[in-house]
Amino acid sequence: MDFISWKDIEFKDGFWGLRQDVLANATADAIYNRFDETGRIRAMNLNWKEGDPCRPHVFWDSDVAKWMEGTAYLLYHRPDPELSDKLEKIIDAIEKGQTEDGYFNSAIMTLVPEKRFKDRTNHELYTAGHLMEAAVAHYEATGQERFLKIMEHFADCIEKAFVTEKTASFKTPGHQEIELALLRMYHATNNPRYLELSAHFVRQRGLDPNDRVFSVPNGTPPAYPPCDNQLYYNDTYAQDDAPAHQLEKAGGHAVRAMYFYTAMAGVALETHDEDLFNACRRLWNDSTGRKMYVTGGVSAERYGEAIGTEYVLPLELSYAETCASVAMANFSKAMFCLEPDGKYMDMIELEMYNGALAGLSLDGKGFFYDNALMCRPRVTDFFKGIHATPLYPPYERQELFECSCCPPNIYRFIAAIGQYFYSTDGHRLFVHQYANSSASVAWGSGKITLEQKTEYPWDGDIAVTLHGKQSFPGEIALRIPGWCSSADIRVNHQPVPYSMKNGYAYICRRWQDNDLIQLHLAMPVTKLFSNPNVTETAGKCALRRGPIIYCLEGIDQPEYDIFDMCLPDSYNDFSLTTMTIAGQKVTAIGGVAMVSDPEAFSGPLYTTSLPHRRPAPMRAVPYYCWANRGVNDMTVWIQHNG
Ligand code: FUB
Ligand code: ZN
Repeated sequence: MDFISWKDIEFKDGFWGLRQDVLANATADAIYNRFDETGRIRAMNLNWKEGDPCRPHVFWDSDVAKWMEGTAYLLYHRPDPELSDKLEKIIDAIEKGQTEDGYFNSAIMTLVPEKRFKDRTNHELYTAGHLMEAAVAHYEATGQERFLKIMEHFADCIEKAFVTEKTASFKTPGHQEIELALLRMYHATNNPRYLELSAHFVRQRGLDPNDRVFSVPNGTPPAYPPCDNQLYYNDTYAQDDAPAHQLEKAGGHAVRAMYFYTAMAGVALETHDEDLFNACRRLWNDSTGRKMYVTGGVSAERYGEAIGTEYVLPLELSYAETCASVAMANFSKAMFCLEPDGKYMDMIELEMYNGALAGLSLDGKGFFYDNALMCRPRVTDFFKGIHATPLYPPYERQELFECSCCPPNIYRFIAAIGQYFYSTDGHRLFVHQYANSSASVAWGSGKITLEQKTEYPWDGDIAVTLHGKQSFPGEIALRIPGWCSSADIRVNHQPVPYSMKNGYAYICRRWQDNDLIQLHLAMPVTKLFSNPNVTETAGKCALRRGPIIYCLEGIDQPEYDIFDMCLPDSYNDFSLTTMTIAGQKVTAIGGVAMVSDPEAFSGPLYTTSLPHRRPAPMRAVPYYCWANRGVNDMTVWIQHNG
């Protein structure tokens, strides 16, 4: 299965074109400037001195690297010499600072060079992985090998320390990421040693008890191996509790887990490891089938930033880290390569329009690290101190976090969103995602161009025009999303025969230049209900239209309390309106909810009779758009049946 590269698909306008314009016009600078002000960019020059402000941190390089990766993607379709100069200057710094034997980590080199690969909690392999991903992106975008070579040298250094000479004091990364990055290095260079090193880290994890530095047996941090970081959790925290092949349940720190599972799936594919593939299947099914928010949010447990327990999905204290949603999209892509099933692409779509996308404000300058599913600003103070790290208000996106992993992650995700749209498998061409776009696809013996014209995700009509030199036989597989119960497919305005399998409609024929595929996906507003095990959402429903999950915001119903609003079971008479939020057009859902009489609010705290209820207008907006109009109540789950 070959996915079409992010660079072979262009979004000039439409939903993703607009978002990529915002990245280019606002986000690229917003992230860079915050990273510059806080010393992250300067730290790459390795000239921080004791007494200077902005002491380097062990994982700052990863923040900068994700910015570099996103910028490399962005510059390909939206050239900007000034931005490109900033990117190249950071590569200069890394080139200059890299040790002769290939190592680079700005904090370790500046503060404690003697600690190189001595403390598993120090994130060195995590930052290395992100730098490698940035180098691959830079190479793909520019064709220049400079940065890639620097990172090949680093990969060789890591191979020596962990495999050939075994000088490192631990066996596997304290935070996964290098495994999936090495797979990308392997694909970019064709050097099988990077695949072997990736597979080594995947297979070694969970085997050596000495690597379990996050354990707290009887509440005492382990004396050996020495670990001077403040974060102790348990064996599950960093997926150390069992070897990869034996992992039964998704658990532990969500971003670590998702990065690891992505690499496991990649290694399973490359090495034809059926057992590893089965483990990935279990982990994907567990994380999406029992531990996921309706928005695609992956992590529910604040302590340890963890995936959490099955069916425990708190709404107001949800964790749902933006990075984990981005990572879930990549895990799903890796799973699709193992088994072409539309459920994986449905999951990517869920993250694209909801769980991950909510991490970025519409103006492109503000970010959520954790993503709430319900927010009552008036009671936020009540929860202060519950988060293990400083609590940021859940109702207001920030420009920067002390631990600022999420902003550059959502940035690189949107900049390379084209990578999720098409893939080919021999004579078969998969169309996974829908958006206004133009793509150039190597298929069969030649190249074709695919033009998509659509108002998706606001409208379910999609027109795909094929352009190719001659007629070409083959099968086009169109994803019919899991949320869609009625689809209509035509070619050149005529109904065509197709077969349905695992979420795809397969059309087999001899295709001609200018052939037009017309897909109509019915998009009624639907109510979603949760499994009764999820007590937080009992008696509630969420609204979905097409791929978009909706929410209620206080600003749209100023006369009512959104937490009091209740949709009767029989009510399904929703309407659609176009509205503008922060200058962007979105489709809102209108309806009628039942609300308590005003007297009930000023009445006694408890009474023996239910408050009298009356109908009131209700408006729901896309979840990803929330918190763009000031401080505001918000809920995804709406009372139902009252
Ligand atoms: O530890 C590095 C990153 O910071 C993780 O991936 C995030 O969850 C946050 O803890
Ligand atoms: Zn993050």
